[in-house]
Amino acid sequence: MIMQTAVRARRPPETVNPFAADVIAGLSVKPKYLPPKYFYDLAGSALFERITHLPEYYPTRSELGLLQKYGPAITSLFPPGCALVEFGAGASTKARILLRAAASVEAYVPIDISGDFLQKDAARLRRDFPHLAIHPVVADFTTMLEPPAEIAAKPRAGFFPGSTIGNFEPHEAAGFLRRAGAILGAGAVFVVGVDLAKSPDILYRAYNDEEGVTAKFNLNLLARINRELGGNFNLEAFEHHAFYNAERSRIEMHLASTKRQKVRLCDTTIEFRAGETIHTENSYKYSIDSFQVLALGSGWSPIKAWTDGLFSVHALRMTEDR
Ligand code: AVJ
Repeated sequence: MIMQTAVRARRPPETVNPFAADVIAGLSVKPKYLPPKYFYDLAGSALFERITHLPEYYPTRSELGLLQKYGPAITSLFPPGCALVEFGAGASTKARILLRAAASVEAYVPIDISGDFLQKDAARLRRDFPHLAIHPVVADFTTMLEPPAEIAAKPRAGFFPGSTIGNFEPHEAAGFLRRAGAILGAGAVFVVGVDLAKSPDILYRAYNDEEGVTAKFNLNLLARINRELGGNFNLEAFEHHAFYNAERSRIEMHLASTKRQKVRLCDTTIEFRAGETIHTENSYKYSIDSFQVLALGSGWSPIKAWTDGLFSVHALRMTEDR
C-alpha cells in the first residue's frame, strides 16, 4: 500500500521570506505597524547616512564628540586584554574611536545581520589595526545567546551605540540588556549610547528635517515593499508623520494614508482609511537616571555617564556572577 505520508514528504518545504511574513502580519492588524529594522536596505542605509549629517539630527554628531572626548576615560574601564563586542556594528565608525583610544583591547567582534558589509569592513579593520584580532559574526544580535568561540577565554567589553536601544520598548530594552549581560559575562563593561529626553522642539526638528531626508527614509520602507515583495504602494499617497509623544517619552514615526485606498502585495489586499497610519518606528528618549534605573533592573551597575546635554554615553559593569 502506498503511504500518503511519502507523497507529502516529497513536496519541497515552503520557503518563508521573513520580510514578507512581517509585512503581512504588521499590515493585517489595527493599528498597522512595520518593524523599523527593515528601514536599512541599501537605499535606506544610504538615506540614514545622510540623516546623520543633517544639521537638525544631533545624535550622531553628539555621540561622536563624546566618544572622541572621553574615549580614553571610557576605555580605561575595560578589563585588560579584553575583546570588544559591538551589537549591530554597521561600518564600525564609532568603534574605531574606542579602538584607537584603548591600549588594552586585543580583539574586536562586530555583530551584524548584513554579512557583505561586515566582511568588507573586517578587511579594512585588519589593515588599520594590525595588532587586533577581528572576528566578525553574522547574526541577529537580538536573538544571539553566546559569545563566539574565538573570544571564549577573554574578558569582554560591549558596545551598543547610536541609541539603537531606543527602538525597543523599555521592557524589551531591559530584556536585551539582560541577554547582553549573559553574553558578555561577569566583570564586563558595557558602553551604551542613549539619546536624552529634551525640549520637544529640538526632538521634533531632528525627525522633521527641512530637506525631507527623514521623510524619504520613512517612505523608503514602502518603496522597499514594492521592490522586494511586488507591492503597488503609491508613495505619493502616503505622508511622513513624526512627533514627540511626551507621556511615553518617545518619538513616533508613522506613514499616513492621504486617502481611502487599497494596496496589493504578496497576493493580499490591504485597505487603508483616509488618514490611517502605519506605525514605523519608536525612538525612546531617556534621562541619565531613567536609563540607569533600567540598567540596574537588568543586572548592570551604572559606573558613569558622559553627556553634552543632548546625548549620553553610559558605562555599565556586570557584577552578577552567573
Ligand atoms: C538609529 C534608531 C537611533 O531613532 O534616531 C533617525 C533612527 N529614524 N531618524 C533614531 C532614525 C529617523 C535612529 N536610530
